[in-house]
Parts: sequence; structure tokens; C-alpha cells
Amino acid sequence: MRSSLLKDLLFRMKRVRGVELAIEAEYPNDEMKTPVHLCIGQEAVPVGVCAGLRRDDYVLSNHRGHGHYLAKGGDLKAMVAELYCRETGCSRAHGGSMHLIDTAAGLLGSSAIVGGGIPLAVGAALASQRLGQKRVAVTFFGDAGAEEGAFFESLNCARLWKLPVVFVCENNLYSVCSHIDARQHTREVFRRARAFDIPAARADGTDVLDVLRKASAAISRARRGRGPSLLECRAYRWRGHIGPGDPGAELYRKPGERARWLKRCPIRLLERRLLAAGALSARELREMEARAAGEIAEAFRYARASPLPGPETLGRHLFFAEPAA
Ligand SMILES: Cc1ncc(C[n+]2csc(CCOP(=O)(O)OP(=O)(O)O)c2C)c(N)n1
Ligand SMILES: [Mg+2]
Repeated sequence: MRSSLLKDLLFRMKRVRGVELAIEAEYPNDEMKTPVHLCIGQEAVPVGVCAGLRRDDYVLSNHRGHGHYLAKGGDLKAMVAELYCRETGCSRAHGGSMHLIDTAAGLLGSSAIVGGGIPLAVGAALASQRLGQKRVAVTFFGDAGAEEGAFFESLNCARLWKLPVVFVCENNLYSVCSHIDARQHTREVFRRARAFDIPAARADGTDVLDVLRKASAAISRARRGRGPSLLECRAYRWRGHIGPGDPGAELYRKPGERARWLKRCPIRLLERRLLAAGALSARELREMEARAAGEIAEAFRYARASPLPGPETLGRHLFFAEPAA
């Protein structure tokens, strides 16, 4: 892989991590009027998958969507402004963290309904196929998303119609505070695709290169008209289900589990590889971090300086028609 691509992957992961650390630090000030679900520890999945996509490909995200939005090329300032409920937010302050959208970047939306983005991606893939566009649709969902009926219905339709869709399951072992062992007969979500005759693979979700390689194979298959695939990525949610920190972690995490996963930081892993191979110098690393920090600080400044929406904006940007005056 070209070293410029590797460095770009590293930068993108650092930017996602940096934004989320900043959100976590600022959240207690209570200016962000939205729940936030942080993806710290899982950055290699959105960054690896989206690096295999074209800008005009589609992504459907979920409640833990900051990484998906940014990795697909969503506008950082508009995302932070959305968290601050500003008029300049990507959803014009109507959505908050769980309803990010940037159609110019192919990010068609995110759904707070667990599994809700899965059938939407099938719909986007169907549209692409019917219009002969060769666009691929990717949907990100969690291990609990794979428990929803919509998941199975979507696999069925996607296979039947040979749709250009890639189902990406981010298996972080938890649904809120429930471990997957208490919820599913097997931890191996990818095996379910076999029942639908859909090719499936499992990637190390802490290794961005493994994710990129396997996602690219699935994406290229979809683009060639060969139908859907499923990619299960194993990673770990370092923070609690919602908000900053992980209050009550000892009540639901298995002993020693978090410490084991912390050793597999996706960012440190790639950084160490690049430094060891001489593909990245200490100076380049500092510059990269300063660039990410600069973009993030600028996005927070922009968000805070943006106007709050007035009551007259309440009915705008919605699907229903305004009642006649
Ligand atoms: C249909 C539905 N059921 C339940 C919820 C409440 N809920 C929100 S997030 C969540 C857990 C989702 O877990 P997972 O899909 O594994 O994603 P993760 O949070 O681990 O990224 C639940 C149960 C919901 N939003 N929608
Ligand atoms: Mg989960």
C-alpha cells in the first residue's frame, strides 16, 4: 500500500479520535443538547471501510455515527455545529448527533432506530441498480442491529435482487450494557449471511488495513454487479454506551476485558507500524496531529459562533408540507 494512503488513514483515525475526545471534554458544559455515542476505540472500521468507497457511493449510519460521517467525507464544522444545535448544523439543528447527514458526501443519513439504516441502504442500492449508477451502498450497524428483523429481511432482498450493498457489522460485544453472550447463540455474526448465500468475512476491527482490504473486496464485488456481502468487524467500545466516560463499567464489563482491548488501539497500531517501517517520521507525526487539532479547534469555534435557530425554523427541512396560511 502506498505510504501516502497509509498516512491518510492514520490522519483520518486521529481526526475522528480527536473530535470525540473534544466532544467528551466539552460535553459536561451542557451546551450540546444532544445525546452522544462515542466510537473511541472503533475508528479503524469507518475509516477502513470508507477508504474503499468513492465519494458518490452511499453510506447509511447509526446512533454511533461521528466516525462514519467524517470518514465518508462529511463536513466537520457542520457536524460540530449540529451537536451545538446551531442553524449551520448538518441537519439544521433538527437532528443532533444521531441524525447526521451530508448528501454531497454520500452520507444519506443516520438512524437512531437500531438496525434502521440497514433497509435504507438496501433501498439506496436498489435505486443505484435501477438507475444503472454503479454506486455501492454501505450500512454500518452494531451487533444488536444484527438482532433486528429488518436485518434478516434486508439480507433476503439484497441477495434476491443481487443488490450492490455491503453490510458492515461493528461487533463491539455490547448492546448498551448487555454482553453478546447473553443475547445471541454465537458471537459470529458473519456466519448468518451464509443462510442467505451471501459471502461474508470477519475483519480485525482494530486493524485498519485488514478492514480496508476486506471491505474493498466486498465493494468491488458489489460494483461489478455480483451482489451483496457482509463484513463483520470486531472492535471494542472504549467508552460507555452513551455520553462521556463509562460510569458503572465494573457492573457490566467482564473483568480484564477492557484492559485487553486497550492494548489494541487502532491508531497506535498503525502509527507503530509506519514508524517502524520508516514510512513516517516523528516530525510528520507531530505535523499530522497539529493539523487534526487545528481543524477540530476551528470546527468548535465555528459551531459556537453560529446562530441558534429561531422558532420560525421549526417547520423547515421536514417532509410534511407547511399548512396553508
Ligand atoms: C429498535 C430499537 N430498539 C432499541 C433501541 C435502544 N437502543 C439504542 S442503542 C442500543 C444498543 C445498540 O447496540 P449495537 O447495535 O450493538 O450498537 P453499539 O451501541 O454497540 O454501537 C439500543 C438497544 C433503539 N434505539 N431502537
Ligand atoms: Mg454493540
